[in-house]
Amino acid sequence: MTNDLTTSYERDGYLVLDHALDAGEVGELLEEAVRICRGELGDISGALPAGAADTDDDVLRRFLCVHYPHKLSGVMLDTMRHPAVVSALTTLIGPNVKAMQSMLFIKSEGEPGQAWHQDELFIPTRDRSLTAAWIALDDATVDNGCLWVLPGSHQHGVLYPNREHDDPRYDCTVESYGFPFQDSDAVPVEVKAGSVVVFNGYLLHKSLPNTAGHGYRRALVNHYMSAESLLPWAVPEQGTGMGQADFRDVVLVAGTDPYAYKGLENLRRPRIRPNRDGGCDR
Ligand SMILES: O=C(O)CCC(=O)C(=O)O
Repeated sequence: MTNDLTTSYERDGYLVLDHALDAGEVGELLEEAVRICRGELGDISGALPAGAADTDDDVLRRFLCVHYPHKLSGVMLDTMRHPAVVSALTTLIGPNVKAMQSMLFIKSEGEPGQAWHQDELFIPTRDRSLTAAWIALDDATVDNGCLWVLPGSHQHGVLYPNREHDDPRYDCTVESYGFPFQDSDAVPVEVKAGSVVVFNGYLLHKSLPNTAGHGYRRALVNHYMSAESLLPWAVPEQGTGMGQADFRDVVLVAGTDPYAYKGLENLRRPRIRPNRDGGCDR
């Protein structure tokens, strides 16, 4: 990664790795997405089973987003460790990097986007190192619901307040509000399939619905942080009502893990994200 990219990342809170994945890699991920959505690679909590007569399009259109696809698919897991992405991450974060989340967005025409938010609200690192790699699996455009960002909104490390909303353009995830930026400051990040948008966990970002006439806006999003930081991420599935001191359902993608002595856990299971109704805990 060039010094120019590092400088622009520090200033803007995001950068684009153009064509980091080649057409073959993207094609393989798209085929894997169909297998995942058909349920061929394992259960997805909240998903209806696909019928034998369902076409791939029938099946894909039922999904807005599948959380934790790397737990179902070796292809998705390998992509978490993609050399072009990991090289950027070690430059931006440091030599020791772990991943804790993946999300496979399908977002066919008519499906909603996600309101303004900061990823660190959902995945709280202790050292503010949370970083996303948003991998476009289709050309992402304003029409089909690309990412929008508020450049520089990460800079002060402020987490803005959040609230429920009933804006039909967005899924049921809470929205950030009360921040000192206007919608007119927002920049669409249109990228070609295979390109990766890398962005800071404090960057305010959103996406709009897919209003293109026909087709998908698929993206694979992986989240990373410094392996040197604890990850006090709540694990409500355990039913304790308390967050964990250190979430250990992680994948080391570079360097060494100073907390390896604790071992790893399997805490999260693949699940769908509801598009409007129902809980939406990220
Ligand atoms: O791709 C989208 O529509 C939203 C993605 C997003 O906001 C995120 O990954 O945090």
